[in-house]
Amino acid sequence: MTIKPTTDQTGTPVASDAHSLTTGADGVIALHDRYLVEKLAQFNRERIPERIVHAKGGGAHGEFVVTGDVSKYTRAAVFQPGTVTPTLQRFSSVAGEQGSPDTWRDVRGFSVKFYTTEGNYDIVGNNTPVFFVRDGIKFPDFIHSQKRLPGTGLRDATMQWDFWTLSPESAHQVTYLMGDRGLPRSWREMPGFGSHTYQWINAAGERFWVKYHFESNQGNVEMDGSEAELLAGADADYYRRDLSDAIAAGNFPSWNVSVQVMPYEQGNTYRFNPFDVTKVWPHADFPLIPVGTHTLNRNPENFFAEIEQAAFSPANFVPGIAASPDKMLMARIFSYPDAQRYRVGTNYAQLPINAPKSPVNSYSQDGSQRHHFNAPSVPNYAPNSLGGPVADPAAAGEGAWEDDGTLLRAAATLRSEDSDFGQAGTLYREVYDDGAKARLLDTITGAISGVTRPEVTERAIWYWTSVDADLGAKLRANLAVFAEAAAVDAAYVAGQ
Ligand code: HDE
Repeated sequence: MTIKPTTDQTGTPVASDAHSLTTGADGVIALHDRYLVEKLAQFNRERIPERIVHAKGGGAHGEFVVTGDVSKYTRAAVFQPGTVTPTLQRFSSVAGEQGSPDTWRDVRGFSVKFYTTEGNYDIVGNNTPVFFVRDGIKFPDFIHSQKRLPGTGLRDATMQWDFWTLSPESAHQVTYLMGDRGLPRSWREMPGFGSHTYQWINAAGERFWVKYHFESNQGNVEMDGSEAELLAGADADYYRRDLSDAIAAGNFPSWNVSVQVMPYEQGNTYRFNPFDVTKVWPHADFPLIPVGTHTLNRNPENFFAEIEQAAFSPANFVPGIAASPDKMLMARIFSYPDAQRYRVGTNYAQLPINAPKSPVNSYSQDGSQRHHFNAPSVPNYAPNSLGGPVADPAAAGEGAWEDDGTLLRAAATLRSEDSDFGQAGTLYREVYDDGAKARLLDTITGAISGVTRPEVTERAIWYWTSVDADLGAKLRANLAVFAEAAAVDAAYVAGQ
């Protein structure tokens, strides 16, 4: 194997990686030792801001193969029968910082970037089909309450449950989070969801509402709480290692991708708000329609370049796919590109990992780290008479919807079956078996026993009683036992 000469960042061979340039072997360091300066300065700038949420994660490259036929619902090239599209996927946890343990209880991010022939399409969802709040204006507050106290920098159960119990729309997602879904055995063994409702537009311009489902072909396997705690100390990167080892061994994880489809008109008449991201659509009303298979088959060559700098965004739509009047989705469409301009840089979309594999004919120019640019013959303004690119609404295939146009701030209009606790109760009573119910009760008892303000504890009991009366009663009884034991301990300690 030929050993290459070490160079500096400009490609110039260097004399030593062991000795700084000094006046005599024991002398002072020369400031003009540009290689020493470059190494130290470059080292200081190796980190970019971590994601403010979903900071800890991992991912891999893959491909998406369309095996079904949904062409009557969407013209999007990526979903046409037989199409094969290269992809990048990233999994993540929500609240933990970059060095946090993979196996802390949390919702998991499930982001897929499709490098389609019509530009990049991203589905940026979670391993749960719903979310904690339904208006993005509450998102920073929600995240603040799940992270760290401003004074001590510590995480705090009282803050968490104060927010959740004052935002009862969170009940469905918290029932997922505190249930088995909050601790998958690996990223390979969990489902994924687009969570939001999106719009599909077919070649005839007809519109439909859809929800995405990724069902793991490895099954949904959960991790035991005590094993998760052990691994949090023994191997903080457990999930990241599991995915990397599986792919390295040729054991490629895959997911069956399906959609639920709602006729456009039903968006206005359905019995609850179908654009409310705290709700799922009953499969009895909207069965899963198979679309294809997504397989992960190649590990990143460089974690920072391909995963840390990857920019997944719900703003990345392609012709035939569009947003919906989901307040959370619409807020995310601003936030992700904004976060990525801040975190990665103005021209983050030009980095190889984020660059589309289809042509870019854009009038945007300059900005730091600009790498690709138009030929001098292409004008940098539109309209122009010099043959520059021209916008084409037919090619863009954008979606649309009607609303009443009144500008106001208000909660979403309640429909006959809109409620904050209904679907949470259904999840608990009809989906969780007895074992899952018992584990949920254990988890919420442990979590709420950490609350230090009695009025928040009482509200938390109301919250879970609203999910299910029997669950609430058991929680109250458990917490009373916890409180008694704590009083005995305190008396014992005081008596020492
Ligand atoms: Fe995120 N979210 N989010 N989020 N989110 C980010 O984007 C945000 C929401 C999700 O692997 C950030 O580039 C707002 C729902 C995933 O790179 C940030 C709102 C869902 C990832 C951001 C939400 C998610 C992020 C952090 C409320 C599931 C990781 C850095 C309107 C459906 C993507 C970044 C990756 C990342 C904002 C709510 C999932 C800060 C404002 C709902 C999987 O822009």
